[in-house]
Parts: sequence; structure tokens; C-alpha cells
Amino acid sequence: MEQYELLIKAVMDGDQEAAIVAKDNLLAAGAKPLVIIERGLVAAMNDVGLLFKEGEIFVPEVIMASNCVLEIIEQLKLLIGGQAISKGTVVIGTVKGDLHDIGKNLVRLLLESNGFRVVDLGADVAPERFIAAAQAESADIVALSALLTTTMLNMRAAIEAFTEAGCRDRLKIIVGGAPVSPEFAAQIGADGYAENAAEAVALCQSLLK
Ligand code: B1M
Repeated sequence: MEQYELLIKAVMDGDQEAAIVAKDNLLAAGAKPLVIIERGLVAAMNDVGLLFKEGEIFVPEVIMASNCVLEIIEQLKLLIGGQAISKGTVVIGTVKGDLHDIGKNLVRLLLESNGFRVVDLGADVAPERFIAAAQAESADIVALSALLTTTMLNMRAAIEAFTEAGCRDRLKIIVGGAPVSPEFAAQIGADGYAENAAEAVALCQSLLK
């Protein structure tokens, strides 16, 4: 079995040790960290999603696979590093009611490796916390992630809360996550939508030009 298949299998089995070995073998063979993330980790989570949808695996297995992915992202992050000059400050989080944070972490990782200062509020973040952090950190951009069709509605609530707090005009708000579309982003008054982490970097760069 080739190393990417081994990595995908290890993640799907929730076997952290085997996943780390496969990741290290890929690195030793010259694979780039971002390619390992895309071809190994994201691919594995897509397969996990399919099995979960079909009822072949359940929440505990999904959590084990997720923990594996989060650990490997943390390890790869050390290799990717960041750039010294800050291109701007982004406050990022997954919206209220939503615990999915793998995609959000990837967005954070790519933003950091492209020179942004990122303040990560984690998952299940209430609008008031986004506002408080944006003000305290003088954020240029607030990035909202959602993975559920139910919680994507909380993106609208977060944007409205910024307007009610009188600080909507001082920053840009971007949204993303599997159920979110450009149309939805426009409907709720976001300044932009990105389909994936690489697009989120390009979007932040263009918003701060
Ligand atoms: Co959940 N879950 N989950 N889950 N889960 C989904 C999302 C689901 C599609 C699975 C399915 O049924 N096929 C489904 C949602 C259905 C829907 O709403 N339409 C679902 C469900 C139903 C649930 C629960 C309700 C299950 C239950 O309890 N019965 C529950 C809800 C909990 C809650 O949040 N309140 C739940 C729980 C969980 C776990 C905790 C077990 C775990 C999350 C662990 C974690 O994140 N630490 C989990 C997981 C892992 C998934 C799947 C399998 C994988 C998600 C993932 O990490 N993908 C997912 C199925 C799937 O997506 N195929 C599923 C990999 C990741 C790299 O991609 O997050 O899409 P993604 O991020 C991408 C882009 O979307 C984008 O860039 C990223 C990188 O390219 N992006 C942004 C994301 N945020 C962005 C922000 C941006 C820009 C781009 O700018 C701001």
C-alpha cells in the first residue's frame, strides 16, 4: 500500500500512531506538508464523511479520526511556520452551536503560513465573543466557519450583531464551510465567501489591498 493510502487508512481507523508514521514517511520521501494535508487528511475526512452518512460508522469513530487529523495538522504546522511580517489580523471561529473545527483549523494554518496574524476563538463561538475579540485585537477581518445547515444561520446572527454593536463598517466579514454558498454569503451581508482554505487566503489578501 502506498504511503497516502496508509495515511488515509490510519486516519479512518483513528490510529494516531500509524498516522504519524505514515506522515513522517511521506515527509522523508519529500512530500510537502500542504500536499499531505490535501491528499491525505482532507481525503480521509471525505471518506469518513461518506461512511458516516451511510451509517457504516458512528460519532465515536468520527471523533477518533478527527483527533488524528487535528494532531497531524498541529505537527505539520510546526514545519510550515509563519512569515514574520503581518499582512493583517484575522479573528476566526466556528459559529455558535457548531463543533466542527478541522476546516477552520486548515484556514487558520494557511492564513498564518501566508503572513496573517490569526486569533483563533475555537468552535461554538457566540456573536458577542467574535465582537469582543475583534475589538480587542483590532481585527481587519472576521472569518466565520460553519459545517451544519442549521448553524450556518448563526452566521447571519453574528453579522447582525456586529451591525447592532456599531462596528460592522470597521472590518470585513468572510464566511465559509461545506454548506455555505456564495449566494448565501451575499444574502447575509458577508463581504466574501471562500470555498476552501487556499481561497480564504486569496480572499483575505484581496480584501486588504
Ligand atoms: Co459532523 N456532520 N456532525 N461531525 N461531520 C458533517 C458536517 C455532515 C455533513 C456529515 C453527514 O451527514 N454526511 C453532517 C451535516 C449535515 C448537514 O447539516 N447538512 C454532520 C452532522 C449531522 C453532525 C452531527 C449533528 C451528528 C450527530 O451528532 N448526530 C454532529 C453535530 C455537532 C455540532 O457541531 N453541534 C456532528 C459532529 C461531528 C464530530 C464532532 C463527530 C466531528 C467534528 C470533529 C471536529 O471538527 N473536531 C464531525 C465530522 C468530522 C464531520 C465530517 C465527517 C467531516 C468534516 C470535516 O472535518 N471535513 C462531515 C462530513 C463531511 O464534511 N464530509 C460532518 C474535512 C474538512 C477539511 O473540510 O470542514 O468542509 P471542511 O472545511 C473545508 C471547507 O469547507 C472550507 O475550507 C476547509 C478546507 O478546505 N472552510 C472554510 C471551512 N470553514 C471555512 C471558513 C472560511 C473559508 C473556508 O472562511 C471563513
